[in-house]
Amino acid sequence: MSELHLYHNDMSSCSQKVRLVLDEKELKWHSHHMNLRKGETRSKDYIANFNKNGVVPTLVDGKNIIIESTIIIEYLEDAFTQKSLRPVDANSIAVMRLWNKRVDDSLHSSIAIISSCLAFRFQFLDKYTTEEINNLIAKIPSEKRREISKDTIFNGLNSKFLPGALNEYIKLFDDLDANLSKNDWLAGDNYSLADITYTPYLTRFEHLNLSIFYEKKKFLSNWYSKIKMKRNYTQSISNWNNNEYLDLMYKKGKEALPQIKKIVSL
Ligand SMILES: N[C@@H](CCC(=O)N[C@@H](CS)C(=O)NCC(=O)O)C(=O)O
Repeated sequence: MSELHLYHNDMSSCSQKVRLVLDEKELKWHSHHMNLRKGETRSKDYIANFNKNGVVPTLVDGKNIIIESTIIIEYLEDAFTQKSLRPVDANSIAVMRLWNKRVDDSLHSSIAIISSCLAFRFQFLDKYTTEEINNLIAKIPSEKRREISKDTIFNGLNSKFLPGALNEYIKLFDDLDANLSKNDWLAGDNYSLADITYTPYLTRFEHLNLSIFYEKKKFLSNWYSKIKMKRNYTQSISNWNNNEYLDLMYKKGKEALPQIKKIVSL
């Protein structure tokens, strides 16, 4: 059997998602940690040989190079059948995939917007000159991501992208709560790739001191408590937490909260 190598980042939500699956399946893997603030995923070599989008995660399994976290977790599910994380009936599989598609369609982009506007922008503004930041942004392969990155870093809470992103999460938390009032887990009776996919997003809201968005939603809060008690949460998220990020997110999230409440009328 070939060895698994994961190119990832400690605090990246898509990386957390893949690590949760690796741990749940008790797979051994080699870590290649990438520093996102130094633009390590935007190097010519990484883009040409590992991930054309210039992002983490990338999974290398022998000669197979797999990108896109949703595809990676499905790949792991197909390649390593122990402790299945996919429901068995066709309808529940469709439900699981629909939840995961929503993340890929826009929720992931929205969390990047929220995180950058509130906190991550300071990791650039405090360390680099405007010219250095623009040079880093210029290396992003996608034009849309370059536009979002520029606007969120330089405009922060006034970014034109922020209200839409926050409102999307308000709607999401309503939908998750309604779903979890009927089922123990997102795709039915069993913990699946859908529960794993959403775990990092709840975690990011918590880290940004924005738990006010979901904590009064009884079913969603119970689900998140259950999720956090699992071994894979400790192994794949808590044990990788970076205190520098946590401190910044908590502090900046707290400072931003009054304006966030105004933006979304919370
Ligand atoms: N759709 C991709 C999104 C990957 C992504 O956005 N990764 C972020 C971290 S969560 C990243 O590597 N950002 C680094 C950068 O933009 O330089 C996936 O699911 O794998």
